[in-house]
Amino acid sequence: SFFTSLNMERTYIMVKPDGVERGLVGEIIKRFENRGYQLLALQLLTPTKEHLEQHYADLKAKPFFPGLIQYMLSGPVVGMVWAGKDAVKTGRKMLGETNPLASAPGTIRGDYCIEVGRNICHGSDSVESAEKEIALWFPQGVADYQRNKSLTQLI
Ligand code: RTP
Repeated sequence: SFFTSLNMERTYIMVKPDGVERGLVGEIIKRFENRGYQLLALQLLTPTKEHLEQHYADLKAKPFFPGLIQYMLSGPVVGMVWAGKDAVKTGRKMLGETNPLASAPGTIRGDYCIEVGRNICHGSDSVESAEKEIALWFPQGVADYQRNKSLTQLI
């Protein structure tokens, strides 16, 4: 595809309800901007239960699934698409480990939280799931950055 031919990747990063409530949206955006990733799409929305169940479909059998859905329904989230080299893996590194206590200081979770059930952010775990999640959360599609000069200059 066009993206992979340029060694470009897209990832879906979401600030969860606790991150929004705590005013950490700007901090999270700042880190991705500072690192050199490009923001392609951004939305504040209160997701439906059905939408979240689709997003977390792989976790349906987990004992924490109902609590996870309840947590994610507790307020609005901020969903974003970020693009750039190795965006999926590097994005996950920037977020830290799923369990904040295992996250290194300097990562988002390592700097801002201590509870796995309140870990403030989500990041796609593979290129494949990133594309699925982008299609799920942005069904209207995201900007065609093939035409975006500033990005092609970065490459
Ligand atoms: P995310 O999808 O939110 O980025 O998280 P992840 O890949 O790092 O972790 P995953 O295993 O997919 O779990 C998704 C979210 O479920 C919550 N969780 N709670 N109580 C628990 O033991 C537990 N385990 C996971 C977390 O909010 C986690 O981010």
